[in-house]
Amino acid sequence: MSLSRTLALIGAPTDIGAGHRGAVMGPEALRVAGLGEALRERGLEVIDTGNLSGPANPWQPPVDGYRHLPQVVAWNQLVMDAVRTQLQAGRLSVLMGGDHCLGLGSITAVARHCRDTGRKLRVIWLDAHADFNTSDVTPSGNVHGMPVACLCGLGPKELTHLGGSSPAIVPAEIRQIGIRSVDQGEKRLVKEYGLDIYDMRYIDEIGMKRAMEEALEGIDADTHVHVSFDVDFLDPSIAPGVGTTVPGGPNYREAQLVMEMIADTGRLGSLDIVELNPAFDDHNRTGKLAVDLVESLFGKSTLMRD
Ligand code: HAR
Ligand code: MN
Ligand code: MN
Ligand code: MN
Repeated sequence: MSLSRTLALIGAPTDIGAGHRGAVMGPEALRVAGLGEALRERGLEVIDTGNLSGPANPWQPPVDGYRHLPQVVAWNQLVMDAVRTQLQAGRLSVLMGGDHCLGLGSITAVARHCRDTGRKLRVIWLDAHADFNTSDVTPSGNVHGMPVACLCGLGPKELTHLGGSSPAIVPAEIRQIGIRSVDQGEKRLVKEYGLDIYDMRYIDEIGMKRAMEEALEGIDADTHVHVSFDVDFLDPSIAPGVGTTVPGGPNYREAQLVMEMIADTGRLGSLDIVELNPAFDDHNRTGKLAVDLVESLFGKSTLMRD
């Protein structure tokens, strides 16, 4: 399998799963920051499929532990179908969120594609948060704190069975990098499910290079790598444009190294760029940084190796 050189951008303008409004503007901010042009400069063919159109955000309190569950389901169905269509056409899908609840639809489609094509899946989840809450333990009811749990079969049936069967993925298929905010009940769950988490403490102690070597271990020619890039992964000093900043994240060089090491695998098959919130940003600085890092994810090395 050779890496697809054709890329499809899919806009999903919604903040339906978030605790702050504004991620709805994420896709446009990425376009304005030049995402498409930057990738074309990498020699890739880029097709911008435009924006999906889903339900508006009613901005209501949680019902039975979830905020906006019907709308979250609708958006994730749209995303799942759009990602699936692009993967089936042989394109590398780039989901422009939108908040991170959409990782559920995107990865459900990717997991199905891997099953259909007999490929192994490795999800690299870049985030400050583990996103492994359930309705019982969530402090907020915001579904962007729950997609990994739903993917692993834990959550409401409408979300766990989005792609038909459940679970969409097993914990052994995912590695989480940069984690530094996990809620009390969520901690218990990630331990119980055995999630492979490279948290900031671990990265401080062994360094980003070794952490990434471990996270990427076992990826081979038959592996589809999916990157779910929650922009709040980055330290807020360089990336203020997110709704839920958590101090103590990767700095610029550490983040670049993460992207470069993933690029070196040559196995990137799909990507989410989520949680970019222009309402919190400074002149689209975080949007531009996200584009810069995504360029590295597609092989733009700062050492000019190519
Ligand atoms: N853990 C908190 C909650 O569940 C905050 C989750 C914030 N999530 C994101 N995506 N921004 O990672 O409410
Ligand atoms: Mn494919
Ligand atoms: Mn997240
Ligand atoms: Mn996050």
